[in-house]
Amino acid sequence: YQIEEKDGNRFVTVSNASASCRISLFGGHVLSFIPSHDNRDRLWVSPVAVLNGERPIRGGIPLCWPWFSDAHGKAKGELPSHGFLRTQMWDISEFNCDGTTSEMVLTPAITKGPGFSYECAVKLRLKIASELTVSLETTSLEEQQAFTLNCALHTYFDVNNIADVALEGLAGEYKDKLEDWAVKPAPTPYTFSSETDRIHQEAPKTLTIVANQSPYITIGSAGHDSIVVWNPWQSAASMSDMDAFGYKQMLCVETAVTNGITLNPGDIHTLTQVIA
Ligand code: TA6
Repeated sequence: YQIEEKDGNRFVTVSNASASCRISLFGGHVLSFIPSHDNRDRLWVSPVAVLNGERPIRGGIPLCWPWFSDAHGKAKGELPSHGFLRTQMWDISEFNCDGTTSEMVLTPAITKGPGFSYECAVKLRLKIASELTVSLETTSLEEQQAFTLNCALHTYFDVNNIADVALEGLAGEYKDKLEDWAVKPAPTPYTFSSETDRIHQEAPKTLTIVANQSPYITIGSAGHDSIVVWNPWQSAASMSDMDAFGYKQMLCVETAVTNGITLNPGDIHTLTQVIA
């Protein structure tokens, strides 16, 4: 792999015969995944994203941990949205490549912060091959007490044109953040024409982003209890790190734990997303 230093951040590029992948060490944050067979980036990063570590990166795969959105019971803004892993520097602790598959393990500088003070170890495991496997692994190092956390792989997919897209694989109900968490049935077909911010309380193993009736991106998930679907639509105009048109090209489909997973001493939880 290669490392490039820029604006106080470090960027890692991993290339092998199957794919290439770019990672920001600020956030332990995957920025792009390009399989060689079609040379198409599966991930979207805002053209006006801030990459110098001043704020979370808009795009790619933000890591939400140890809470999703605002921490339970806390007022908005009291603790950082989506936790504190996505705003700290990570290190590369392991790397292996056999020419077609690269495996990298990243570790965050700290795993404790305001709102979370349990002893634990966190690793981000990346397997870069013709598909990208991203696993966020939490190990409890507590000796006596259990603790509960939420987490998400908040992936921004590059869908090229949201008007052409349907999401396949979600069939149950969702909670609508835009309507005070009203519970509604998943639309069929699942297409997009306005702001969308939903937590689906189901854990399908496979989802497909279909574009113009053809499979465009497949998303495998494990270790989750929910799927979050988000597109800010025109409200993105008020976000300093999105331009007026970015919403047309992206769709967040997030593999998430939003109902809390409890880790007893020694337990390991792994949240995985597989992108192809
Ligand atoms: O995953 C959906 C969501 O929680 C939305 O409610 C929206 O705020 C989005 O994430 C982005 O959050 P961020 O803190 O990255 O601006």
